[in-house]
Amino acid sequence: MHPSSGRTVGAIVEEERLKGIFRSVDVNGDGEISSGELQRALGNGSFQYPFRLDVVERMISMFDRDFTGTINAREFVALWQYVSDWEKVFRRYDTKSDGYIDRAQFGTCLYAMGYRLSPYAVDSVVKRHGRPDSRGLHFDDFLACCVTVFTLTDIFRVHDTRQNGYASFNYDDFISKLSRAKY
Ligand SMILES: [Ca+2]
Ligand SMILES: [Ca+2]
Repeated sequence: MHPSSGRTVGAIVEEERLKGIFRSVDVNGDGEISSGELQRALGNGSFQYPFRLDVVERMISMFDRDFTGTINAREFVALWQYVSDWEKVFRRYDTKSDGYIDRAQFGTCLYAMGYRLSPYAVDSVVKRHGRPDSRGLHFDDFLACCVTVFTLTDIFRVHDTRQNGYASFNYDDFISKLSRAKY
């Protein structure tokens, strides 16, 4: 490595590692990862969680910068990093290490990240986007809920000009922004 390139050895090793993962996920070797390939990789590769197809598709649409509907090697680095980071958060709150977190733990997690929502609001998100079973939220459910909260919060914050938790929307803005949002 040339010293002026600004990349550490650690960064290069990490990039090579991710390239290796990309090649193993891209089963048909066409240089693009489809939703099916990604779902299999998340489900039985590094993460070992069954992944809902709708959550996989949301991940793809978040990171598909060139709008191909699939994930290329460059897009993959950001996607994999994102999912890995959230898995670390998930594990921290999965106190029983059984692959589930309950609603209260999810509420605590949001609160710790600065999202001050009532139990009712948390419950609404969990019911609609989490699809919990009797044991709680799986990692994919958790990811879906987090993305929803962040996306809607971002929309709200643009209009919450005083940052006091109140925003005024006009009707047209409200409908168009929520319709376009990926949540
Ligand atoms: Ca492929
Ligand atoms: Ca793409």
